[in-house]
Amino acid sequence: MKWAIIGTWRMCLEGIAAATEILGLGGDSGDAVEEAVKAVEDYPLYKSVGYGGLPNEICQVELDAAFMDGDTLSFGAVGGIQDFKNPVSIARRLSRERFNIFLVGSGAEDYAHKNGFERKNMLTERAKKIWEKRVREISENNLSPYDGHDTVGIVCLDLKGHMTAATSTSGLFMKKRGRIGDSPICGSGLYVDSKIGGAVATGLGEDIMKGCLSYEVVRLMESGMSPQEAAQNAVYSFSEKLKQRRGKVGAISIVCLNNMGEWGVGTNVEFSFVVASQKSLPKVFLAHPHQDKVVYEEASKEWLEAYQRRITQPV
Ligand code: SD4
Repeated sequence: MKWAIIGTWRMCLEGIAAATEILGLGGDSGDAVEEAVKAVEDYPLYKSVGYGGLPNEICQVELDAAFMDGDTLSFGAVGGIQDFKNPVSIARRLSRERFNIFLVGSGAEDYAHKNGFERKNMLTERAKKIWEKRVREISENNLSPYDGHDTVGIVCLDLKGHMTAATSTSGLFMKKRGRIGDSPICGSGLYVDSKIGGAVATGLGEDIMKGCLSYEVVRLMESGMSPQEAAQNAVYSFSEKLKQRRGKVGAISIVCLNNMGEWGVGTNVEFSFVVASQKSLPKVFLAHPHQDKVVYEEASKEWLEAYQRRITQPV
């Protein structure tokens, strides 16, 4: 048995690096995935997850997160939670409950408080400035408010063959108060079964949840597809279906990992992701849709430097 881990977007690189330390020492995939997601939640310059995440239309940071255990199929999630430091840890704790495993809003906050989770004002000055700027742009240019959204989603396999998956996001920038996307929804934003594999999604939650896409990818792997075939097929065929039925489809990207440590990526937009395994240090890849295939390559030094400049540039 070998360990492996895969996550959505460049932003999970440092978290995945921390997780590899746990996995390399024979640690548990639940601990590794939680550490990886927490690192993204804690970093103030990632503006779509945790601290520094962009607020909703009334400038409140409402966060969604989920955790799933692929051995027991235990699942826990929070939706629209405010003022707690690590939503993923609350979701993991909920996954150990028999009942009431998905809590939203003030109910989730009460649970987190009673169970000793750390409170934190998750709105940074920088996120507030971006919000104010966007409000001005929307009213001046009559723009659609809904853009700027990236979820961290990670699937992990440890040396004992235990698989887990977790997600965390501030959801769509400027979302309506109370709006919840696919990320905390079992089967949509994430799904994992240690006997098969796991998948996590990012993109427009309103579309991803219409296809229960993470579950679909795991189902396709179970039917015999390789992770790459499963992720690619699920994203392409569902994007096609939505185009035919609704005339349009939002951004959808999925990464997956099977229980042998093989991975795959499906996307209908340009998308970055990170992979590490016993055989390979954490690496950032870029994927692009290309006709009926997804092509990907390792991110160049120039791309990585431009990314760093972009996330640190003044608002
Ligand atoms: C949501 N799927 O709330 C999330 C946002 C996201 O890339 O992943 N965007 O809809």
